[in-house]
Amino acid sequence: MTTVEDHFDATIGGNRRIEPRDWMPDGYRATVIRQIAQHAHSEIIGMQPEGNWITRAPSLRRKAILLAKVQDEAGHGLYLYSAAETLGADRADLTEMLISGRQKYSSIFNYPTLSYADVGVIGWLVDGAAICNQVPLCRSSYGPYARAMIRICKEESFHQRQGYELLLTMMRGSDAQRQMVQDATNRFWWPSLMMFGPPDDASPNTARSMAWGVKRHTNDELRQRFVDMTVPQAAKLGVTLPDPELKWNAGRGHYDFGSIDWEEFAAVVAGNGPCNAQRVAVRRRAHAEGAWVREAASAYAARQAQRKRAA
Ligand code: BYC
Repeated sequence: MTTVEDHFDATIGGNRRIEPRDWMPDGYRATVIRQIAQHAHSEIIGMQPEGNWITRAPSLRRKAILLAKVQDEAGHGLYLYSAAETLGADRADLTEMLISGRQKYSSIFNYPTLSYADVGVIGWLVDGAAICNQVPLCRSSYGPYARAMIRICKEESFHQRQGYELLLTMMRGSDAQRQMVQDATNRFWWPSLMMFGPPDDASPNTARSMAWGVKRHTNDELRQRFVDMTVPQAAKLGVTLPDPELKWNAGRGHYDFGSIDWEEFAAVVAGNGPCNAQRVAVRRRAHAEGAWVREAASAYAARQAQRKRAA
């Protein structure tokens, strides 16, 4: 007799998708909720560093582009919360876990954005790293997550290109503009490499998540892929990546790179990065200020349901 466990194992083994109504082990459900929630929180918190520059964009065109990008990120967050809800998670609980610090969001968004070049570098490096990490997630074993990732990746690719185009424009400008791009690259390079998570030998979740097909590559594999992809882009742009050990290794067929400061990563993930307190405080305030909207929406829904019953 085929059990639900057999069905789950055969689905994962056959590289097919687990759907919301399928039986799944509690650990699988918890892992997918954890990853999707962390991802959704990252999109929502990720609106802040760039949103910081909307009112100071250098032209109407740049302002319209940045507004649209930040709105896309809100959309990705909402998509992902919906995907988590298909597993029985409650969006209000997830938000509570974010603002109380019980669930994580990406370390990268705890760094400040000090000049307009940061908008370009975030598009180039941060969205670039996000794409590297997320394209394989379009084949993740959990159906609603994998399908959400398809649209998200298309939009992230567009974001990456807008960032690169902004940087190309600045690099064709004045010495001061070129210096801004270099400075932003210096500040965001190492934190971008940290986005991929701890090294494989220190990643508690990777082996289990790969066996379940939730993740398709290890953190170090994706980090290497990102470095290999980015080095030629930096050369074309005319910026120097701030790593004297970065060099092509013909034997490996990859770029070697210097060591990442994992103590800094641990501090940022533990809440002690340059902007952690500010990011969470802003999110907490926005949540409190939105209370009346949530109350009005639930009152409206209750009223509609009452009318339907009465009809
Ligand atoms: N920051 O065992 P590990 C974006 C946590 S892009 C903070 O390797 P896993 C965007 C990890 O959660 C960014 N925490 O975990 C881009 C775990 O903690 P818990 C979001 C991190 O899950 C542009 C612990 O460290 N992308 O949104 O196997 C504009 C041990 O790690 C980080 C995603 O979320 C980090 N960098 O692998 C706007 C993509 N790295 O939960 C927005 C989906 C690790 O055990 N997520 N941790 O307490 C993933 O692919 C995986 O969850 C990760 C981590 C590769 C991030």
